[in-house]
This record gives sequence, C-alpha cells and structure tokens, in this order.
Amino acid sequence: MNAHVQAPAAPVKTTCPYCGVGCGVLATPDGQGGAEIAGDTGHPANFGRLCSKGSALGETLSLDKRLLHPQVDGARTSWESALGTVAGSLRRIAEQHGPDAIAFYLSGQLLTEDYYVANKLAKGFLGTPHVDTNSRLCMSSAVAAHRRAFGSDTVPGCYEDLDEADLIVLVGSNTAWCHPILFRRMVDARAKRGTKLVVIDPRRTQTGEEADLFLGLKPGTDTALFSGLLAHLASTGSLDYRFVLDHTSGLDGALERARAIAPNVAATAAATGLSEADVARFFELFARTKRVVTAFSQGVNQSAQGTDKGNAIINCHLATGRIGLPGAGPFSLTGQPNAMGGREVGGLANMLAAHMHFAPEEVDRVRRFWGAPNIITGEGMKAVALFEAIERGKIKALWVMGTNPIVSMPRANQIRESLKGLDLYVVSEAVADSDSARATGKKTVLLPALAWGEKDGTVTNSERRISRQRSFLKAPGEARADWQIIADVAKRLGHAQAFAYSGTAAIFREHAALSAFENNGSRDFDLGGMSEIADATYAATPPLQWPLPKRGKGKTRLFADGQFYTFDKRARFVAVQAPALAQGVSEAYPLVLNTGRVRDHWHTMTRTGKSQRLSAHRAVPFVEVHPDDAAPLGLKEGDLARIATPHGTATLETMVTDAVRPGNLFAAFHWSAATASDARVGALVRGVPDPVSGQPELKATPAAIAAVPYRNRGFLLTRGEHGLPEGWWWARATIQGGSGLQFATQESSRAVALMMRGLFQGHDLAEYADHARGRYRCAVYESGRLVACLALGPAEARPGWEEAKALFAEAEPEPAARRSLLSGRAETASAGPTVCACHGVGVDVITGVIAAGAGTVEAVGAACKAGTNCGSCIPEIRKLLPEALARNAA
Ligand SMILES: Nc1nc2c(c(=O)[nH]1)N[C@H]1C(S)=C(S)[C@@H](COP(=O)(O)OP(=O)(O)OC[C@H]3O[C@@H](n4cnc5c(=O)[nH]c(N)nc54)[C@H](O)[C@@H]3O)O[C@H]1N2
Ligand SMILES: Nc1nc2c(c(=O)[nH]1)N[C@H]1C(S)=C(S)[C@@H](COP(=O)(O)OP(=O)(O)OC[C@H]3O[C@@H](n4cnc5c(=O)[nH]c(N)nc54)[C@H](O)[C@@H]3O)O[C@H]1N2
Ligand code: SF4
Ligand SMILES: [Mo]
Repeated sequence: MNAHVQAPAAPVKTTCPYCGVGCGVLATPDGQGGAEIAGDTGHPANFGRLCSKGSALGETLSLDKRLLHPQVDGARTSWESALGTVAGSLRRIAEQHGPDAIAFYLSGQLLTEDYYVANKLAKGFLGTPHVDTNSRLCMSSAVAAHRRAFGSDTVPGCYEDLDEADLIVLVGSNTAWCHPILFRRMVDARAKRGTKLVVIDPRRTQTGEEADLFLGLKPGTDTALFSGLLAHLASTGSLDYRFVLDHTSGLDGALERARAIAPNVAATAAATGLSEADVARFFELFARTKRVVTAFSQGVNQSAQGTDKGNAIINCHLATGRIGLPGAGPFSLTGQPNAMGGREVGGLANMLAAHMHFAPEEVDRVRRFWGAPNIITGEGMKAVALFEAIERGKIKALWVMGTNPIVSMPRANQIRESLKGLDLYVVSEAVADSDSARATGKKTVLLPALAWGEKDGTVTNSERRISRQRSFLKAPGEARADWQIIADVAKRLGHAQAFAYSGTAAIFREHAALSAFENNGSRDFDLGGMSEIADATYAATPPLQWPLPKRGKGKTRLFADGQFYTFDKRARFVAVQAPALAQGVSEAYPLVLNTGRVRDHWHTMTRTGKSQRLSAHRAVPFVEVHPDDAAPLGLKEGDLARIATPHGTATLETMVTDAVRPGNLFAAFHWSAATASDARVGALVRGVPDPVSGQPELKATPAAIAAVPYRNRGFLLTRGEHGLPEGWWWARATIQGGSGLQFATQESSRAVALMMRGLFQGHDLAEYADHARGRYRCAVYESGRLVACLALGPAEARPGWEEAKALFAEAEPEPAARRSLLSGRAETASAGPTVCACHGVGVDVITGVIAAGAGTVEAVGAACKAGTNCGSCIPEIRKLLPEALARNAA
C-alpha cells in the first residue's frame, strides 16, 4: 500500500447542537479543523435527516471570532490568574455580602455534565440559590404546567407518537422552521395515514401554510380556545369518564371555569377572533379523533399566562384520557439541545437537583449525597427578578455560561446598563464578540469554553432521549470544557474533593446516582441503570430514553397506567384564568410586537452567522407589518422602520404581509450589536413574567412603528469585515468569499464615492457614477483580484445584491461579470433571494422552473435540486407553486 495515502478519518457519532429535536450527526474531521457533516441514519430522532442548520454545521467550525484565551478587564491573561480572580472575588463577595449576592445564569445549551457541576457548586458549596437559566425564557411554563398537572416535570410522549397520530395540533409553534425534522415526520404521517394538521398561531407561518386547518387567533387567547374545547368535549359526551374518575381530580372546578370563559363555539369564536365555522371544525376534529398529539412551544410558553395555556391544553388530554398512549398526548417541544438536561440537573431557580425541590427531606437528601457544606434550603430568583436584583445592586457577582442575555433577555438595554454595577462579571463563552462578552462589570472575566465538536458529554432531547455529544476536533487555543472551568474554581474555593472529576463519565455517573438515590419509584427522573456505567460504555453509549431505573424497565411513554407523581397518584385538572390581553396598548403604542425565529438562524447568530448558506435566507433584520397598518404610515415593502416600545427602539426592514394580523408586528430576535447597527429586538421587549412560572412574555409588547427616511441605500461586499461610519444603518451577513453589509445613509452618492476612495487607497477602483440620479457603483481590485464591491442608489430605488453576491463568490471574475458589477445589470439571470439553503437555489430559479412546467415540489426538485436535501424549504417551494402558476395563466 502507498505509504502516503492516509486512511480516511472515521466518522464520529455526535448530536446536533441546535434544537431540541436532538438529531444524530456523523462528523468526519478533515484534519484541518473542519469536518464533513451527515445525518446519522441510526439515530432514532432523525434517521439520517438533517435540516438546513444541521447540514451547514461544517461551515460554523472555523476559529474565526473564537475566544481562545482568558481575559481579565480586556487584557489577555493566564488561566491561573483568571481563575484566581474569579475564585478570589467570589470568596470576598460571599464574605462581605453573603453567598446570595452571587448569581449564575446558565443555559440549555450546556451539556448535562457542565450543568450538573455548575448547579452543585452554586447550590451545595457556594450556597447561593440564585441559579437560573435561559430555559426560564424557553421552557419554564411547560415545566410548571407539567408539575401542576402531573406532580412532576414529565413529558409523557415520544416522537413515534407523531408518526402514529391521526390529528396533530400545533399550538404556538412554527415547527416547519424551528423543529424541521419533527415537522417532516408529521408531514410523512399525513402522507402515510392521513394525519390532519391543525396550526394555532396569530401569525400564518410556513407551518400554518401547510396546515389542514389554520387558526389565526388573537394573540394570547389560547386559554379561551382550549377552555371552549373542554366545555365542548363535556357537553358532547366526548369525555373519558373512566379515566377521569380513576386517575384524576379537579375536573368539576376546571370545567366550571372553562364554561365561564368560553361556554360554547360562539363564545369561543368571539373570545379568540376566529370564525365559528373554524372553531367548530377544530372542536369536532379533536372530539372524534382518539389519536391526538397537541404539541406546543413558545406561543404557549413565552406568555404572561403561559402556565395556564399549558394546563388548558393538558386539561383536554386528561379529560379524554389521551395521554401516554401511542399517537396521543400533550407534547412540549423543547427548544434548546439540552433544555431537558438542564431540568434534570435542577438548573432552574425553583428546583434543587435531579427533579427534587425544596421539601426538607429533599434538601437533606441532596445535602447528604453531595456532602454539601452550604446546601440551600429554598428557591432562588428567576431570570427576570434576578436581573432586576442586579439593577438594584442586590447581586454583586454574576457568572454567565453559554447564553447571550444582552441580546436574548427582555429589556436588554437596561440589563446591559445594570451589569456595570457588578463587582464581578464572569462570562464563559465560545466567541469573543458576543454582545454579552463585550459587556462589562467593574471587574470582567472572560473564560474561553470549548465549543461543539470539541467538547464531550450528553444532551437530552424533547422525548427524554439522552444522546452523546462527542468531540472530533482538537481543543483550540487555551479553551477548556465548561465543567472543567467550574471544577477549577471550586478547587480554588477549597472544595477539591467534591469536584475531583476525572472526566465527563465520572460526572454523569454521579448525576445518575443522585437521580436514583433514595428514589424507589417516587421520582420520575431515574437514571439508576447508568449510575455505575464504565468510562468505555459511557463513551460508546447509544441514544437512550429515561427513565432508566436500576431495576425495572425504562419507558418510552409515561402515564398510560394512569399513575402520576402526585401524592395520591392522580393527575390534576387546573382551573385556568380567562385571557388577559396585551396590557398597555395605548395611543402612543398602538400595536402589539410578537417576536421569534427564522428558519436558518440560531438565536444570537454566534454560530449560524458564520455560514453563508444560512445567512442567505433572511439577510437583514426585518419586521412583518400588516398592509392595513403599513398603508396609513406610508410604509412600503423594504422601507426601513423604527419600532419603539417604552423600553427601547430598533430599526428594521419592513415586510408588508397579511401573514400577521392587523395590529400585530413580528420581528426575529437574532440580530445583535455584532451583526447590525440597530436591530436588538430584545431591547424592545417588556417581558412581563407569568405569575406561576416566572417565564417572561416575549410575544406581546405594545409598540409603535414609523418609517425612517434614509436618503440612500446600498450594499458593500468585502473579503474581510469592514465597519461603516457612525450614523449609518447597517446589517451584516456572511456571504460566499467574504462579508456583506446592507446599509442606509443620509450621505450623498458623491460622499460615498469619496469614502470608498479613502477606504481603498492604493487599490484599483472601477467606478460608475450618476450623481445626478444619486447612483454609484464601485468594484475594488487588488492585483486583478476582486476585494470589494459597493452599490448605492436612492432609498426608493435601492440596488439588489443577489447578482453581485454571486459574482463576488469568484475571486477573479470574468470581464462580463466585471461589467455587470458596475452596470448592475446581469448578463445572466440572477437567482434571486435564497429559498433552498442547501443547494443555494434562489426564488427566481424556482419560479423559472415552475414557469417551464414543474408543477409539484418533486418536479421542482428534479429540475433545480431545490428542496431535495434537508427539505426545510419545501413549505416555501409549495407556496411558490400556485403563485407562479397563477402568474403564468394571467
Ligand atoms: N431556526 C431555528 N430553530 C430553532 C431555534 C432558532 O433560534 N432558530 N431556537 C430553538 C429554541 S431555543 C426554541 S425555544 C424553539 C422555539 O420554537 P417556536 O416556538 O416554534 O418558535 P417561535 O418563533 O419563538 O414562536 C412560535 C410561534 O408562536 C407564535 N405566537 C405568538 N403569540 C402567540 C399566541 O398568543 N398564541 C399562539 N398560539 N401562538 C403565538 C408566534 O407567532 C410564532 O410563530 O425553536 C428552536 N429551534
Ligand atoms: N425577543 C425574544 N427573546 C427571546 C426569545 C424569543 O422568542 N423572543 N426566545 C428565548 C429563548 S426560547 C431562548 S432559548 C433564548 C436563547 O438565547 P441565548 O441563549 O442568549 O442565545 P444563544 O445565541 O444561543 O447564546 C448562546 C451563547 O453561548 C455561546 N456558546 C456556544 N457554545 C458554548 C459552549 O460550549 N460553552 C459556552 N460557555 N458558551 C457557548 C454562544 O457563542 C452564544 O453566545 O432566547 C430567548 N429570548
Ligand atoms: S432539526 Fe435541525 S437544528 Fe434541530 S437537531 Fe435536527 S438538524 Fe439540528
Ligand atoms: Mo428556547
């Protein structure tokens, strides 16, 4: 054999670091810091499929922008000194102000092992109860609803239920974009068994477009809808009285309340703004279909009444006995890859550990298990209250791990301001330029964490399935695993023995053992079967669902036997409150701002923002406005608009669409100070907490909108990143071969031409200018290589960038391409805005093949490949079909 031929690296089985679907990934390292990414056909969450984000993971692995060395107050330092600063400051603050002046803000993106060690240090050894997590903004209402109904935070069902349901009700969930692989399972079920899809969302999302019945209800009225449903089920004899009598309590009170809120179809329609016909159709479908899964996410959870919304849904499932059965049950879709793992370790401020809370015997049990000198005895502050306590100066030290609250918390500007008063602000981060890493306290410590592909441990997905994240890349720079960093600080605080872990397997064993400790079936969360797992077995462990008790069998579904975790083993109906709609809408703030996600970006974009494929679908921060609201304000598609709330402002590009209801706005919260000049949507959001769960309302803030008249608009494409002058509006996106800025400015085309000549002095500039009409184009070459390109026009005739982006992908464009960079007129047709991220297919190409005869999604795929890889764009392609055909016919 030729000695120079290297055996190809073996693929490593790992888990996608994005959403709670928890897809299995095969990563084959290329030996140069990158990896080939494929779906793992053996993983029961995805059977080999990956969505656009999962498929593009390989584009996010570069070390560009990574935090690779510890820093104290902006200066690079050694680990020794950084850890010494953290431990020393924590010790001093605890002595001076008490341990409860210290707070931790953790993340559902930490691995279970990281999370376990952080929770143990804070709650058992430092002795502060103030440990909360971004899961407060994500899952805490579902957790609270589960606990009220079941006595435990248990997700009863599993993904197979989606394959086996005859009706799937999606409440407040844009599944097609946010849990794409589960959505594909749902669509497959429809093809296979005729499963009906009902989507309940004030906004007609891509998920809503695919529904058999779309219910575009008034925001916040879900409790009325499900109260109406419960009343309807009772009055039409659709209840399962056997199940109700034997296994539940509280139906009478809940039903009485439901009837007071929405006694019948007509009242439900009036309360929700839906038509009576649609309400009746939904109620009948639900009443006559046994196999119903009601899946819900942020339209339910991120609400000032999120817990009641969850219980209103669960009530209907308990009343019909549809829980824990194949194809039936309420199903909370978790957002983050390890939202569930965080709940298991007790990362929320109202939990202690391993699904135990603060009953004296639970506190004592955890104390004994940990050998904890400073065990806490009660709940800590939840995220919103915790950040308010920082504003009031009650909290002196904050350690943020794996989350970017300066972007994702409501009232984000006030929070950024308040951090300045902290005596100690510690951020464990993977990137150096997240808004939270760039914020400062009186003393600021940045600790470089290993990222996906480098770290090792476990995550738990929406169906309670624990999967391994395995490392397949070398640790870069001086980055360390999050658990290691915490353990190093613990040792410096004198707790060496309790934190002497040899690796993640040792931590996992301890976590599993705690879950089984004095459990005997009293707690749902039990990993006793894994408490003595050998290192090698842990390393090789396949995806497994809990519970996994030492004795007895694990279960894919819970509660089919009607045994719940309340003291009398009965589930509880909850009497919910009538909807209280967005408070505070006034003449000054007449609209309601809803916020959420786009298909191809993940949260604050520190990872997906690196991928040119993922940055093409939605390249600028936008706000969706209904035509009825846009028209009187003179707002047109593409105009820049300033959204204002009492908490902050942002300037976003207008999308005029009847997908939102009149009076409603929708904006995605992905953009940060790192990626746009003025698009931090978190700064706008009020975040009124739900009274039970403390989860803030992120979907309904009173807001105003007005056009922002900029003189000129344009784009600048560069190989590296360039900044723009103060006062310009801009948004940055990664493009093939570099970085793209879309901008708006009050400067004239002449001034912009001067700026370009200044910026690129010494380069070859090819320019085209028509200053009389305010137009300017410029291409910058360096030894024949295209290094930058700018186009500018009056705001009402702003140049599109699709064609220039395609030309910029080539370092040395052909003469024809050079000409069209300056003329703005393509000699070949441009692809238009990207629809299919995997194959980079634009909307113009798709409408082109449809015009040429492709009449189905499959035919479009055959003609131009769009939609043939991950399928995340299939809903968008389907939507183009009738539109394009209609246009052809006209
Ligand atoms: N592409 C992508 N996928 C992701 C993520 C991402 O950042 N990007 N993040 C992951 C995470 S952490 C999470 S939590 C999930 C979130 O997943 P989803 O919950 O599906 O996402 P959102 O867009 O936040 O909100 C869902 C919908 O709630 C609707 N809504 C607003 N108000 C109401 C209401 O009063 N009633 C009802 N019924 N609906 C309402 C919104 O219009 C929105 O369409 O996504 C996960 N997956
Ligand atoms: N307006 C509005 N706000 C929202 C929401 C909404 O719908 N609307 N949704 C809320 C929800 S559901 C969620 S889940 C949150 C999400 O919001 P965040 O958690 O703030 O968002 P991310 O961008 O995922 O932040 C993760 C951070 O951890 C860093 N990181 C990545 N890997 C590692 C690692 O291994 N270790 C460490 N230490 N750091 C790492 C990343 O670089 C990034 O800065 O946003 C919430 N905020
Ligand atoms: S659905 Fe997409 S983002 Fe979610 S885990 Fe699977 S591949 Fe990752
Ligand atoms: Mo989330």
